[in-house]
Amino acid sequence: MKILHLADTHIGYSAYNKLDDNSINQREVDVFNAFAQVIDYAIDSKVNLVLHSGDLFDTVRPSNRAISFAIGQLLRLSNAGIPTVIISGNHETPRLRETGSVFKVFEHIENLHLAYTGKCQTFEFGDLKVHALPHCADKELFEEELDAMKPDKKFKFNIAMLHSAVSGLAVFRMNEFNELMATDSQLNQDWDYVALGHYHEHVEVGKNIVYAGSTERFGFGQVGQPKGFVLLDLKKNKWKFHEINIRPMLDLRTIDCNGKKADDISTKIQKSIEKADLEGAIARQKLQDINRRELGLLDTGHIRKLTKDTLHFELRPATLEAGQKIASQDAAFDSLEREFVSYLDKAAVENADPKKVEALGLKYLAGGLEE
Ligand SMILES: [Mn+2]
Repeated sequence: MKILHLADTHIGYSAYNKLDDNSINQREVDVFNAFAQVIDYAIDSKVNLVLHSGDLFDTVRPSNRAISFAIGQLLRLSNAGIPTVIISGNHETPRLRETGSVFKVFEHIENLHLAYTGKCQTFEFGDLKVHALPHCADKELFEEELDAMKPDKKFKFNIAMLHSAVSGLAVFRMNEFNELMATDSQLNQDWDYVALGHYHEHVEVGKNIVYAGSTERFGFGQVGQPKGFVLLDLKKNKWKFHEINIRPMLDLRTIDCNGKKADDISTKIQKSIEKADLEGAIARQKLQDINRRELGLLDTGHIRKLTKDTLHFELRPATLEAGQKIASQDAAFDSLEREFVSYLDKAAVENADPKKVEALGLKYLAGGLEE
């Protein structure tokens, strides 16, 4: 039995300003394409089952375009006779029950099995039982459901699906976002495979306990991470990660600007840009220890010309520290980080240390923690 495990497709995500030929945000289209590539693979290689471990959509209320795209792709699987199980993730689960789930519109698609009501549901496929635990709005409920999840010995194979953090994994150690967390002992049951979603980097956290990772990169924190899906052969007890082709995202080598004048820095930026293959790429140039005056004097118009073939290019002064004022003349080339810091400067932060809020916000924007 060949099983394809994917997760965190975030359909509906969009970013940056570039549009495609149909005037649709190019990153939104990229995310569509990544998903379609996985579906193509599933159909072409005739897998027996597809498992999606949550965050199919980027938001609780996806656009009509996102919903119709997703339906179209899921129907391709359905028409090919490939059963598919999807659990809801934190991105698409409404906090209020009254909001209702977008998953409800998929309920009548043949061969599609959905778990999105905050409870573990099981689905049987011959000698395999899939135990699918969606994201829960309530932490205690999630714990209860997770504790109750046990392999069913009447079946030859048992797979668990969940969308959560895992304790013990370095990136989740702080648990600062109060996210749902599964412990090693909860996961180390007699599962043949645990199909995880939530963490965007593909990683095996324990024997056959696997994050498929996201199918696209959603921030510079994911530079260098291959993206794709996992192909699992239950009988052979083996799985393999398959990389898909997505748009390059890169961090150019950091330029040390300490004591340097704007002209000199501009030349270095130009060389750095010319050396890299940036056509169609998403790229960032970090500027270490740049003097604020020199930053304001950089010829951003020229840099913009040099990078016109990129999908997105940003300069990132690495000296950005808490409380620093952002000069308004930089606005034309502002990164989200600078925008955020300047916003915080003006906004009143209540009941919290503004510096902590800023540090946390910048961490989120770096992409490493926003799953
Ligand atoms: Mn996610």
